[in-house]
Amino acid sequence: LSSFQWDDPLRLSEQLSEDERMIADSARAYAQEKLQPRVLEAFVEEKTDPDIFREMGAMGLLGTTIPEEYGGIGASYVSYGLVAREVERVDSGYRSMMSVQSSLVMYPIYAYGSEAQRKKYLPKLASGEWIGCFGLTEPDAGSDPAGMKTRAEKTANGYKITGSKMWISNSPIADVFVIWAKSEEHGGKIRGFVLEKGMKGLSAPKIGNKLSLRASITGEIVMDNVELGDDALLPNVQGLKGPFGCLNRARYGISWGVMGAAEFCWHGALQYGLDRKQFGKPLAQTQLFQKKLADMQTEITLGLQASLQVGRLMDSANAAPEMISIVKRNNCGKALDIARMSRDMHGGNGISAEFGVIRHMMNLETVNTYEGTHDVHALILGRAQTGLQAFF
Ligand code: TGC
Ligand code: FAD
Repeated sequence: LSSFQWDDPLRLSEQLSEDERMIADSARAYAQEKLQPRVLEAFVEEKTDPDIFREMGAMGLLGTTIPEEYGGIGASYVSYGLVAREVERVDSGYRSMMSVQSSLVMYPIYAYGSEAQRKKYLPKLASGEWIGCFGLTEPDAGSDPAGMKTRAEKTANGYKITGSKMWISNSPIADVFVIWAKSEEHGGKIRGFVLEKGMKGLSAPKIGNKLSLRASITGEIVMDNVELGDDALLPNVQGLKGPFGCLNRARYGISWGVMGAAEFCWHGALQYGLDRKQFGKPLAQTQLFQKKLADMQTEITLGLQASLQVGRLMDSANAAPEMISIVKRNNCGKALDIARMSRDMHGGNGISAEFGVIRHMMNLETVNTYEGTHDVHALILGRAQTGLQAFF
């Protein structure tokens, strides 16, 4: 029998291609060298540094799956997941900035946009010169986006959009806004539009006082009769499957990302337990402490392996949305449990920003909620088993 590697028990790294390992290594080096040193201040001060988009762009971390001709690197979905894991090992907010840009802004422009839209937006989004945001949620339509009120009215040479979006990552600093609205011209069907900063009637006020995801700016999007040309419409999709097609990718990335945050909390708890002595011996030498470490190791190992399998199925175009619900839901829930456990294992120090675990714990509350709450994904999975709709 061969040896056991405690931090990679099922040998995930051996299941990756050379390219995937290289992308993961460079994402890890960037995240540890450039993001880790500034996260404490960013979180405590609730400050988002827009330069991070430029840095990520230069490293090829934005739109990794988008083909090279549009500024991406044409990498696999497994690579995208590995990047999310490395970035979220530092902070869920940084991963959020990256995944909104990649899956929720670049992907819809690539998949549903015209050639002119792809050429205009994708290279600048890939380099981080432009920052994007994705407006689906509204004050009265969260889990039920079909209930949105934002309307696009046809005009002589374009559209006029009115409505408001709530809880939108990146919106106060965004240059490009992918907005989902009910279009009168298309019988009230949901259509996607690309808006740009500076348009008359468009504003994006910041939502302050968040106690979670403080390194990633969040805002509203207010649209008061914003006039758009015909070329602002994403021509190649209609209905909720448009935004859901993007969410499939972002949710999948989150399933890897939260495992990175959980690994940080697990490794932190292990080190703390080895260093800290009580009752004359290291905490890590107690049975209760070791049981918690074993639970963390087990859940993270299983979660990563499951995300890898979903990624492989995405790369071979064989993934179903329900598979993504399983990994988004379970990995977020387990990561949140692990962060809470690690916080407890750090004792009083666990509440200090210096140790990072309470920051991850607070962040993961958001991640468990956005992109479909833990319970909404249960209902998606319940419907797939029973054939019965339990949403309403
Ligand atoms: P339903 O009747 O089930 O479906 C309506 C249409 O959509 C299609 N569809 C999908 N297509 C592709 N992928 C999926 N995952 C899809 N799910 C559904 C479906 O086939 C149908 O198409 P058609 O052609 O027949 O019309 O829709 P419903 O209204 O009953 O919805 C139910 C539910 C709960 C599943 C759905 O609304 C849901 O998932 N709610 C959660 C909302 C959500 O996830 N919001 C996320 C907002 S964005 C965000 O949080 C970004 S944070 C990012 C960050 O900062 O990192
Ligand atoms: P609600 O839908 O009101 O849900 C409240 C509670 O009710 C939850 O526990 C939910 O599980 C439960 N519930 C809802 N429906 C049912 C049901 N049928 N049966 C049983 N229980 C139910 N959105 C975007 O569009 N773009 C973004 O970039 C974005 N970024 C975000 C960033 C942050 C920091 C946060 C917090 C949110 C972000 N969101 C974004 C919004 C996010 O997707 C929503 O918050 C999420 O979908 C839940 O919607 P809601 O907040 O309206 O909660």
